[in-house]
Amino acid sequence: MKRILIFTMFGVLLVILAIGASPSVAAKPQKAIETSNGMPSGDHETLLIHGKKEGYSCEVCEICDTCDPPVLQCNVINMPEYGMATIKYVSGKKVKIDELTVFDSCAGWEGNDPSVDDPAEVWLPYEQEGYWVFARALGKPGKGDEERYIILENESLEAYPLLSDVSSPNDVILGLGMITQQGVFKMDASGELYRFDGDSDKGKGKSQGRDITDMLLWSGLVFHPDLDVNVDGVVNESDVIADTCTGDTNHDGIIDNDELIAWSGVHPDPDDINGDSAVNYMDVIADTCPYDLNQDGIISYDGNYDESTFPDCEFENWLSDNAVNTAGDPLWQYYNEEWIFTIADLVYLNQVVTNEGIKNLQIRFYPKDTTVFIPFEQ
Ligand SMILES: [Ca+2]
Ligand SMILES: [Ca+2]
Ligand SMILES: [Ca+2]
Ligand SMILES: [Ca+2]
Repeated sequence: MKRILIFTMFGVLLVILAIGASPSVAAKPQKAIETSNGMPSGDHETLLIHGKKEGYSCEVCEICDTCDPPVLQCNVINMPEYGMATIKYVSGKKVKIDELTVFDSCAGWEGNDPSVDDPAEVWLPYEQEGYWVFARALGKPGKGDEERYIILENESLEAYPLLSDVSSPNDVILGLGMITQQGVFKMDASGELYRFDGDSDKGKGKSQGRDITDMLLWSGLVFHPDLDVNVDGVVNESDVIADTCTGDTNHDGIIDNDELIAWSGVHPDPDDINGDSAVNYMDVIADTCPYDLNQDGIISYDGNYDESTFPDCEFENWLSDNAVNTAGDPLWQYYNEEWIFTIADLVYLNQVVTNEGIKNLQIRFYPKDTTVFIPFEQ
């Protein structure tokens, strides 16, 4: 899976960026100015995605401590010029890395085999305030050249607590992940990034940088795995049942027939607790679940967590009563348009890239705390 690709110029660029990111410099705000190509100026990390022709033998960049510069083009991802591939973006509160580094630069290849989609992995220095993110598809037109574009789409999110800091994939020892759900990205798909602007004559326009920061802003709940009482990988009303309803004797979050019969045997008539003229599992919930306050047999869950008030939402009442575990760790947190990598110690964002002929996509990350940049509404 690991291969080498050498491109000295970018090594030099990375060294300059590393100096720019030092704490003494970071304290001074850097003014960023919108330039004619749509990319702001100012300190930034750069990721390049290269589209490679069929038959390309993909090489993985390697960190070389004894080389000068020590990093050999470790900001480049290679993917097929035509096809799909997955890129894992990695950062988080316990990610300690000085510069953007691609640890697996081949997306869409397993070894040299282009038929297997093996994700590329790029690590981004942790910035609490996040980055402005801009992308631009580059390239010159050929004669009668066809329309070329690339699509970025967020596919999934993984978040983990860590015991100690990590600075490369080799350091990572994953335990139980946090559970993210009901999350939405502010911008779910970037849409298409064209090599030339859509409103220019084909082959004549210039590719403009595009603000894709919103692709990395996320709203939703993050749960500690302790809240997944029935261990099915999600945290929802079933966990309230598993956790608190005495009728759910095996704590799986479901009142099955045996549990219904067992409950009927000890419960005095009438059995229709929720008054719907039927006797079933819902009556067990209505009778034995303290969080079913209105005794309708349903642990209500409006699907919309509202930080200020959640009356009548029995699931959220359970959440508010379970804010921390015995070790004092927070059991859940709601985020609103949060820079995605601040939600946990280690976060993987899996992004699917569909390439239709783009040879060079440039993605720049401008740290918000050192970049003065006022985006305008698109
Ligand atoms: Ca569960
Ligand atoms: Ca059960
Ligand atoms: Ca009933
Ligand atoms: Ca209820």
